[in-house]
Amino acid sequence: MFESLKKRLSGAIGKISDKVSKEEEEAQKKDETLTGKVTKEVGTETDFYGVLQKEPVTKGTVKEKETIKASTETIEEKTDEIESLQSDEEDKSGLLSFIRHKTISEKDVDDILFELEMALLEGDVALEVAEQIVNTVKEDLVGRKIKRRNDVAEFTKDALKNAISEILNVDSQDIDDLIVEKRKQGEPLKIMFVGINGTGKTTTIAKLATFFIEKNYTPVIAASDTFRAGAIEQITHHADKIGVKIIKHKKGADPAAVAYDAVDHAKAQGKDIVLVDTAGRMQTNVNLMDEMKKIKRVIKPDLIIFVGDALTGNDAVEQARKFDEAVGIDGVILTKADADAKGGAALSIGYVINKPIQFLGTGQSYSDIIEFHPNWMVEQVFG
Ligand SMILES: Nc1nc2c(ncn2[C@@H]2O[C@H](COP(=O)(O)OP(=O)(O)O)[C@@H](O)[C@H]2O)c(=O)[nH]1
Ligand SMILES: [Mg+2]
Repeated sequence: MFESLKKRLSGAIGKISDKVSKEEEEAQKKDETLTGKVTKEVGTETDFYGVLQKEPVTKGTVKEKETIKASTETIEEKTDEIESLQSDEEDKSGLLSFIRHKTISEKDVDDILFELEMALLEGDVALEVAEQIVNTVKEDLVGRKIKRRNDVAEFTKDALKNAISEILNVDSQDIDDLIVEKRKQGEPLKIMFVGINGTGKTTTIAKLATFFIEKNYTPVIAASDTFRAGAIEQITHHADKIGVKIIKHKKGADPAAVAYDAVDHAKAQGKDIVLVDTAGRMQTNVNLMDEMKKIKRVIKPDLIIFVGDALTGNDAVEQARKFDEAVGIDGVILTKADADAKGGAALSIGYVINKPIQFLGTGQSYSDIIEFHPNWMVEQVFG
């Protein structure tokens, strides 16, 4: 999952680190002339680093010692880390430390952040999300002081992690809490699933029914895809396999009526959750969108969940936007995450429509569904 996103981000971290560090090393090479001068002025047998050790001079007059002390102070601000760094493990491993503290400037990172933005866009991250990530990373990096070469990589990684966590953090309601709340009112939680054909709505409903059964809740399924040939048979097959009650009418029946009956059944039988399957439709199909609105009007679902195929990247984001405009969605399930290397939809969709991703579909069997948590995603990408 998300392999190429992972590669892209670690590549970007490497590039930013290399660029900023190399420029700084070059700038510091130029400064070696200055360092040489200081050592000369001190006029002792000790070298530059020796000066910085606690007792660099054992010979010479008091006056000479005072000169040395003064010179040491003048270069102190450039060298205040040297002592600790000399004993630092990193130095032994050959990583360079900077003699002075460099402050990262906008100019240092501008070009390379543009490259990061391009990399994100190529990975199907939505434009506004890529821009937001880059701006957050820039704000975080500019003005930071670097003391040693690998600071840049660490800071960049942290900045990216923070930027991505922020992007993913969309307020979300816990479904368990909702079920419990509804139970207290003697009502089932009604969830309606929308999305275009083939994204995985029906499979996801079967997976979620299994998920809820394992949590000791009792679901009922409404076969409200009365439009597509074979849809009722497909969902009946799943319901039978997992042992869940299904409410169905004939092909071509009113989907809202099917959903209504399922809610009725759940209320009468004291069931906890109604899962309403719907026919796939293009987000541009007005008639079918109207049908969605009708189901919504009739059963007043507590949650409308958009089901999108992660593999379709930006298309999934655009579909979610359209469904949100038409019926108002409360959350997202992204399917086929198991086959998704890019991670663009997973990164973008919640931010773009400001609705949380609730679950990820991770395969074709009933147990292949996981609850989505922003921290989990961050760990997948940076862990
Ligand atoms: N690899 C993988 N395939 C999935 C996943 N979810 C659904 N599918 C497959 O996607 C295809 C379409 O699923 P279906 O539930 O019929 O989509 P619907 O038209 O939206 O109801 C089926 O072949 C499913 O097995 C998933 O998370 N991972
Ligand atoms: Mg279906």
